[in-house]
Amino acid sequence: MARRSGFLCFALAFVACSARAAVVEHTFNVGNFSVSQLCQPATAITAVNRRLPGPTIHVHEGDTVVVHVNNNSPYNITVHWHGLFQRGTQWADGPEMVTQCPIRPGHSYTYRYNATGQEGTLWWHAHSSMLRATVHGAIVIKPRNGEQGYPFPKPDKEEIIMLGEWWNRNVFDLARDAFLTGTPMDPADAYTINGKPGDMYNCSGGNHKRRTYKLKVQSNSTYLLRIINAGVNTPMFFKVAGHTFTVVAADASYTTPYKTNVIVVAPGQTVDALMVTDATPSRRYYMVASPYESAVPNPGFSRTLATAIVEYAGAPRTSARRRPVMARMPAFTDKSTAHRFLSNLTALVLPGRPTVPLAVDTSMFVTIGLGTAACRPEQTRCDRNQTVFAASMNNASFVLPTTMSLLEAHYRNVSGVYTRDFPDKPPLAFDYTKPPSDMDDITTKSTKVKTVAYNTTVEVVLQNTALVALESHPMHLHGNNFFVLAQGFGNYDNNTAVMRYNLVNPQERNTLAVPPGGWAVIRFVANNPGMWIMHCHFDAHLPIGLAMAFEVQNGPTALPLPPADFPQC
Ligand SMILES: [Cu+2]
Repeated sequence: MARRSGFLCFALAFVACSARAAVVEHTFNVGNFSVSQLCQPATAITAVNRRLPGPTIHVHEGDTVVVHVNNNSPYNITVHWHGLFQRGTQWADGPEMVTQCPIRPGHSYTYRYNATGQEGTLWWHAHSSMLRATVHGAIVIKPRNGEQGYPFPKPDKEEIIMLGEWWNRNVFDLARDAFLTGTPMDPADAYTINGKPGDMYNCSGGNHKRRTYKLKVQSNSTYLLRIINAGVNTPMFFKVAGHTFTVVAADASYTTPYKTNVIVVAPGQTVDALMVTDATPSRRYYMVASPYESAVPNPGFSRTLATAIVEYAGAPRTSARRRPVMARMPAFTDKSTAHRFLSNLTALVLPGRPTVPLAVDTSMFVTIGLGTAACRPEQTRCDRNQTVFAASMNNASFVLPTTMSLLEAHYRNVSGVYTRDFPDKPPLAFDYTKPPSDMDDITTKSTKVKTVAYNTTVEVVLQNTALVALESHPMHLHGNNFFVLAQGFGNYDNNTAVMRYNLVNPQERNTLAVPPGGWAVIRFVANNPGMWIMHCHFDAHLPIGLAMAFEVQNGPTALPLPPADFPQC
């Protein structure tokens, strides 16, 4: 990693402008190598610089990030910088065929963007096929003036905790097979903490150190845990036995300090939590990640736990022979614990930071969920007359373009790549919590976007439907954060919901786990010109259509020219 000092210093009200912005430069060599986990035969995985998780990008607010991606893997790939706004660097956002054509095997692309106006924990991941299962890493954005700029007591130490999912099979093959046959994706074989499954998995021949992550701590110290769910299809509960947390941020947005002994983090989300090491130092403690499965009926998932070990410095040797203290985890289906955590967070309102817009220009009511549709020609391994899984938003099941990215078509004003008719409401109103009988025929495969003028304040009610299953879909918006005004179960009712809107300190996020069989209301100001996909952050649902995109027109700022090395289809 290279770090060069520059002389740029944008004045931001919420940070002291005491340090110079720097350029942080990385080279990501994406390639395949063989890994064996769970005592299974080695499988080929794709990863950056042969590391799982991949390298962490450490920056300060206001820095410029330059990442040279060399694709030495056999697959098409792109990298997305999850949660980074990409203001003025729209060509660097990364989702395949939304922003850019993929980087072909043997080719390179340099992503350049700024970490301006954002602080906290974000992450990067592949946005092609299901490769993000192993192509991912953390992004840590510290305040411009360093740790003294935190709006909470400075921790003694910081630790990145990346939760993940592991398949014994090659994930590219797995995703391709699910798509071609139109069947649900196989559940993961294990969950992981910093790439390792931990001791709860049967693995008689395994090397303990290689499969269990260990966090060595000092007694009576404060640790800032930067927890990222890099899992592909599974929200997680997270606990450390004998310890409690104070949540101070989520999705790189500061929160009112929130005390809890369990953290809930859906794929795409991050949580920053302070943990004081005040437990008996002679014992060791399990850090545990367990699946939160909200789907009813449930398609099946791995009922297992990922564990790591928290060990105190100076603990007697005998403690290593005792089994670590286990955390009591919520039931896998405990939606009330999940909802309590996810709906109780509020923003820490700081001077100079954006606040929730009170007036709305465009209101949308968007149903999200699974459904069925006829097998498509490109799904070559299902019967043409067969009904397969499809997911949709307002019954539009999103299909990525194949010839040109949405952003490029928008920029070059090319027609035929997408249409501007994404509906503001579903074609049929019904009791969304129950499966209707005649829904199949009105779900269409299409590439519809919602076009909004620069600076439009958009409100979206996201309503989960029960067509195949009630399920909490983690909805992620690119290019913007949104405020979460309210969440609830059942059908959204404007009359009662409006009274519950938090217009004082609503949490700000880039990914929201919409309550299963419920709804959520989000608001954002579309002041970032470009093409921004909003989609379910389960890789089981994105390729089958749980997505749409916002086309934000130019305003005082406009899209820049694409970079010279921009990948071509
Ligand atoms: Cu989903």
